[in-house]
Amino acid sequence: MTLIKTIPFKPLGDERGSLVALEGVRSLPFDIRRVYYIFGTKEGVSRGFHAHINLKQVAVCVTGSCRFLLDDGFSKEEFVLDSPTTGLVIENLIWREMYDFSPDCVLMVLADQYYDESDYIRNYEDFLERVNAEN
Ligand code: T46
Repeated sequence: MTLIKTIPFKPLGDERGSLVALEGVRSLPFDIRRVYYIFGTKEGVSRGFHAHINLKQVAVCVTGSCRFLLDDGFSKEEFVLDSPTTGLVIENLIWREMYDFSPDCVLMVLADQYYDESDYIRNYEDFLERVNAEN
């Protein structure tokens, strides 16, 4: 089973260029409670290094590219996000790391929950313990 689940976003294009519209439940597998975006990431920087207890997200590089590592505690997979028409689904209890940000990368993330620091598992050993407890 692959950890990489993507959603194609239909570009609504005409002679002026392109537009993508994202609607909770209709184009994403959840209602959107929060949107954040990461930009201006310095060269060589990696981010993430955590999992969430109860959070579903879809990540899309609206400009530029970055690389994701997803890890469910059993296997790891990499994915390059480099298109404004591809969303990467990140479920709960998935360890994520992001790196190789292009200088122009704008990584937008749509989330089904409000920000809650207590939902983060920031220690990899704690993450593995949690995964094992749930399997
Ligand atoms: C994730 C990956 C893909 C807030 O105050 N509100 C927010 O909604 C978010 C996302 C962050 N913050 C604060 C918390 C930290 O002080 O912004 C700061 C940077 O957050 P963090 O170090 O968690 O950023 P990343 O890039 O490591 O992780 C983020 C998300 O936090 C995380 O949920 O899945 O992007």
